[in-house]
Amino acid sequence: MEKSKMLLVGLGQGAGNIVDGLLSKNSSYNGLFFNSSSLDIKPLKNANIGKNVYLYPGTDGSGRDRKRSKEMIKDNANAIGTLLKKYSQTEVMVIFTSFAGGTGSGAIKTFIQIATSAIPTTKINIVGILPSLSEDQLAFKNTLECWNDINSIMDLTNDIKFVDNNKRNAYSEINKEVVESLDLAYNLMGVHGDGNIDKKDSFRINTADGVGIVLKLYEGLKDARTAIDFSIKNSVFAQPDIYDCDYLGVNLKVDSYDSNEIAKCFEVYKSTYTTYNNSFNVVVLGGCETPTESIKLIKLALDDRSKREHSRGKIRSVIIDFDDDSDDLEANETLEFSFE
Ligand SMILES: Nc1nc2c(ncn2[C@@H]2O[C@H](COP(=O)(O)OP(=O)(O)OP(=O)(O)O)[C@@H](O)[C@H]2O)c(=O)[nH]1
Ligand SMILES: [Mg+2]
Repeated sequence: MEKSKMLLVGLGQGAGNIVDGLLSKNSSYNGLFFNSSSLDIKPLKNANIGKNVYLYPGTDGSGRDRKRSKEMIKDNANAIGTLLKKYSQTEVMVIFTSFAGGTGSGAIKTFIQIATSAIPTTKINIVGILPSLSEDQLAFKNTLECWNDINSIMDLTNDIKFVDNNKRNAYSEINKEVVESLDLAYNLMGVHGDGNIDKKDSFRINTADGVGIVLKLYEGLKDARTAIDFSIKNSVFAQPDIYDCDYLGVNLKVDSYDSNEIAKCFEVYKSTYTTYNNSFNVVVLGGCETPTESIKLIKLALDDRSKREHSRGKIRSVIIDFDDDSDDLEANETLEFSFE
């Protein structure tokens, strides 16, 4: 993929953190940060107001309110479209959002509609952050609504990756892994006597319609199958039930794993591309099925929380009776006021 023709868009805070990490890793990417709160933007190293930040004017966050976010992006649609048209050379726009918050989650559907009309030729990839199952009811509700929004415009999108916040304890650990994996996937190209992956091949793999999976393989494991299994278990991305895909890209360190053994781990419907390098092992799958299990778990968690809330019977007023029969006049007294 040609990095100068990629536009990484962060909608909201969590998304902005990951885009910021990618820009720190490689300054050739183009990046844009959209937010309703300047506080979310402040800590980012690569966000410069006046250069690559769009703050909705006169707003101060959405308060995790997707409806409010939808109103905000609609009010700003023309200005956002005009801004995106300045990036008309974009071949792949990667739109990052968390599902569980307000600003990004509520905006993504409208943002994609604006983006495809501003730059009709661009591929639209999504990187969506799913909440951990220890988050609250509103996080789950926002996530399911965001899921349905994206599914209602699936035909406008290409590759989608789901980050699973259950996979590590801290956001910083998740973000670091996501940044490393995405940068490896976008850098899949390689030239070697036994096989090349060029920019066009990498583009095809990374923008195939469906879910994309990146597997970083650790060195020194027994064999290719073991390395793949270990990587799947460790991955910060939500995983599908089966590993059927349209395209498979394999870039291996010379003399590490056997590329044929790797290819045997997957059912590939269109093409497999293989190349070699001197430092890392990465496998990228394009066009996989959607990891429905992850979203079903979030629905179950929401149902469970709602059920517990309904059976809670919250008590606020508790008046204590005294044993000695003495009338506690003050506690039982009802005063009535009337105002003219
Ligand atoms: N992996 C990861 N997840 C994050 C991070 N920050 C927030 N999240 C996730 O995103 C959710 C909150 O969404 P934010 O991105 O903060 O929300 P927002 O889009 O800024 O919207 P507001 O609610 O208006 O602030 C949390 O519930 C987490 O699931 C981060 O840095 N990394
Ligand atoms: Mg925010």
